[in-house]
Amino acid sequence: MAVEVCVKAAVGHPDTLGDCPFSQRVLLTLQEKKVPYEMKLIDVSNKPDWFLKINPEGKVPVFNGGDGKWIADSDVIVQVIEEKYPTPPLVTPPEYASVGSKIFSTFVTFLKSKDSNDGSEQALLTELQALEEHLKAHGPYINGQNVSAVDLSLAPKLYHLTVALDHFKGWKIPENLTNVHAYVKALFSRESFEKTKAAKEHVIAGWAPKVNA
Ligand SMILES: N[C@@H](CCC(=O)N[C@@H](CS)C(=O)NCC(=O)O)C(=O)O
Repeated sequence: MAVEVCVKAAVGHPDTLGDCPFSQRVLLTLQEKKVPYEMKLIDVSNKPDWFLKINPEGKVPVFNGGDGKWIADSDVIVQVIEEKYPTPPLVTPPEYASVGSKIFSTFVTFLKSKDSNDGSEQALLTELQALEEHLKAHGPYINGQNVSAVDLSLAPKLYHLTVALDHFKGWKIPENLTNVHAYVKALFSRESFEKTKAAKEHVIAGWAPKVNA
């Protein structure tokens, strides 16, 4: 049986790859390891019964390694993929595994913020500055010369950050964070990323209801 992965369809476009960073993380991992897979697009606003049967929690991504056993949660899924397909190894050493881990939550808080003095921009800048320092010392990727799991988790989140903050706030990552800029460029230009990214308009449509809430 084929490797299968259920991922989010674009909002309002059930036949187009959508904007879930956790889904893209799994697709990136499969692409980097050159594992062939079948992708099933899930309209999360109208989840099919067969999907809720394999994953009652109803979240994407869900992965089946070919044995018919469905596994949820991108953290668990990428570990299972690593064990089943160890080449090329994508394991991030534990001391680097949480680099950048607060970027997504601080980005979301800033994106939703309607008060420019609430410190949310500064909180994001602090996390980006920490990433800058790490990359300056250890880059170009978080674990050095080769891409690893932590980069594949962060890349889709940085994509959402750049697309959504530019669109909704006209905000860009500061120019002086040169290592972060080079990192983002390197990640976004990987073939695996090009093949698995959602279109910008779908990323924007995905965030719009949250920004305007
Ligand atoms: N911790 C989960 C998060 C997955 C998640 O939040 N997926 C969202 C889409 S990005 C989802 O399925 N939302 C639909 C819903 O909750 O009904 C993971 O890493 O896989």
